[in-house]
Amino acid sequence: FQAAAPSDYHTYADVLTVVNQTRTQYPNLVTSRVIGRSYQGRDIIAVKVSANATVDEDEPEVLFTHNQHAREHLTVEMALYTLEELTTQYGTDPEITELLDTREVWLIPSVNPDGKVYDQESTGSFRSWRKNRQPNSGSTNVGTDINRNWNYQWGCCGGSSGSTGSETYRGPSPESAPETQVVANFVRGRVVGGEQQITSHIDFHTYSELVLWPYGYTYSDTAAGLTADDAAAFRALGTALADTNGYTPQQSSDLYITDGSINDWMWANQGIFSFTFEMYPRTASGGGFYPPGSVIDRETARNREAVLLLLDYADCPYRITGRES
Ligand code: 0X9
Ligand code: CA
Ligand code: ZN
Repeated sequence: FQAAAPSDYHTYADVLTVVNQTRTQYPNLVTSRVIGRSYQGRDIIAVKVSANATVDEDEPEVLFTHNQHAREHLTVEMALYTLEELTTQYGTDPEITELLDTREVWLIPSVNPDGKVYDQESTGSFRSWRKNRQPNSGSTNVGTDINRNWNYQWGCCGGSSGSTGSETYRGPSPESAPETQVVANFVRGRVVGGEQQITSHIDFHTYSELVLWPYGYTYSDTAAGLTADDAAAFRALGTALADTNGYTPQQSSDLYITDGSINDWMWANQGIFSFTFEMYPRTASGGGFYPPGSVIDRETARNREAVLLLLDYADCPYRITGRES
């Protein structure tokens, strides 16, 4: 493969520009708001896509989060692809029209803008950065792994590190990273009338071509808050998603144990059907975290059907196993 250059991928500033242009072009379909700021003060934005986007209608909501890990730039391209596909195809593609008439989609294109900028823009080359850019007191090591900083079974099980120099440093306490707190507060804010409006979620990562579901903290298929019915629905939906893109479906701990991950918190704390997608490539030989820009269109469009399938089941994810609620 041809190694990617930083200029092959949208920058954080590019993302804000694209979102603003899309809002201006489709004011009835797209709104965006700043949900909080990163450690270094960058805006973390959430983009809403739905018919009558300016109105909070009583429709099932679906969340897509991207770029918890700084160097996983293809995931930001995935957010821009979804935004473009949904907006340009609304009113043209009957499936997208129906889905946007009946669901509300939230995109958070970059959970970790400081990390992204550091990885992509601080020298002429990528620097393989993963964590955020928050200093650690008493150490020269920088950064917390945002995907080990969520407030469910945080640090419980050997699936994260207490050492500041580790790539999986969990931080001094759950939600110690401002980026985790901003996204968690946003999700808690979607509880309306005592009911979480978001039913379904994908957190995009790279790489390995996997569809993963909770729990990550234990090898057990069922555990506190995750019944056999829940596990069956996760497996069925995860397998159906993977059937659309050729990824490998598995419980996340089958990859390795993670604690304090976003999926476990989304499910256990908020009751959201939460998946991780590990995008292209399958192996390091495809370019690892930096596949060539020439694959971006193909590898983002590859997830079109999965995104639409999740939107379809968002009214009742258990429906996939024939359950009504
Ligand atoms: O380790 C991670 O955070 C993810 N892999 S990555 O190579 N992108 O860093 C996998 C997270 C999967 N774990 C859960 N979903 N719980
Ligand atoms: Ca709507
Ligand atoms: Zn990742």
